[in-house]
Amino acid sequence: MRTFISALVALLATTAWAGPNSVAVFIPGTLQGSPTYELLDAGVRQAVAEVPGATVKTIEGGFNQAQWGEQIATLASTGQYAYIVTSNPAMPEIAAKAAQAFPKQKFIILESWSRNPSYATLAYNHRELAYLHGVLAGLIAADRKAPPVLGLVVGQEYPDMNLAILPGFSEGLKSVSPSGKVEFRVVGNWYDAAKGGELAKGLFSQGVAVVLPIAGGANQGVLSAAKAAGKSVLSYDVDGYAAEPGVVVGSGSIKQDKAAYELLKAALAGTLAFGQPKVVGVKEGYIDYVSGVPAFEKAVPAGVRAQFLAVLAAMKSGKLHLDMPLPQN
Ligand code: RBF
Repeated sequence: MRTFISALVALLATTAWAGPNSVAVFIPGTLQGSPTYELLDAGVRQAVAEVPGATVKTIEGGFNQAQWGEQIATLASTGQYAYIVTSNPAMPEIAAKAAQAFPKQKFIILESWSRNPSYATLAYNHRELAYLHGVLAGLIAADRKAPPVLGLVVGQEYPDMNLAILPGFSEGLKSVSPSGKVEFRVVGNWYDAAKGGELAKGLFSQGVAVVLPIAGGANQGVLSAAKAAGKSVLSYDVDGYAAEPGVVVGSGSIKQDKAAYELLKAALAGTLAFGQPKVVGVKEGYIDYVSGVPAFEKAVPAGVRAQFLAVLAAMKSGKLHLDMPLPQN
């Protein structure tokens, strides 16, 4: 009997056990330096904390993107996780092989849009958020009598960047300065702060007044360069005023924690729809601008704020809507 019990215990210990409430978070990069992934993790953890018996493990994939597909497949192959939660627009394609090999594995992929029945995806309307940044930065540049030229410093190029963020930023700028132009610079990775700083320094020396960095850990270099040059920076999707007080003059907010929380809560309740992607933006409450705070009021003149807030209000009411370009799959 004793040997039977110990054998059973040993067997249970080694058996892959996909509890219906076991969750893995796969961070495509690192938590450190990427607040958007910190929010993802926080939202998942909040949902898990509210469901008795649910468990969560967070795995950081690191910056070698060539390894992510394999890492995801390894996670799926253990059969230990009912849901693998991750985020970025490249993940649907990167996880596709694992989804095919392990058809029981369910994925929740934020910041993505896919009809794959193994996935629940949610895309944010980046065109709207980038437009808001373009409007604000364009108004600030005009107010300072700077040229109507804005900077966009990014980690790498990807479809959402090229089809939604860069065009949206430019459209926003042109709505207030029709002859405006966006200078686009690519760091080449999501961590090199020195390179980010160099690129920003080049832009500031050309007379650019405001730069929008979307470069993960490399954003830090852009902030330091702006501080040294007496210029300004926008924080794309997470309240970033405190990162460099006085230098950050505007901040967007993508409710990635809310989205992760809601989707996982629905999954754990058995009500989440898979294979039916959705897009959410300003009107739906998943994108906002952090405007009612002293840092914004101090950094931006009242007249500029009023003009900007009118555009934000029009987006919130649905009067101003920009379609998010989506992939075909
Ligand atoms: N954003 C980050 O802040 N840090 C990252 O490490 C990061 N890595 C990314 C890798 C890939 C392949 C792609 C497509 C995007 C990545 N992003 C990263 C961008 C992120 O998903 C999102 O678009 C931006 O944070 C803007 O919300």
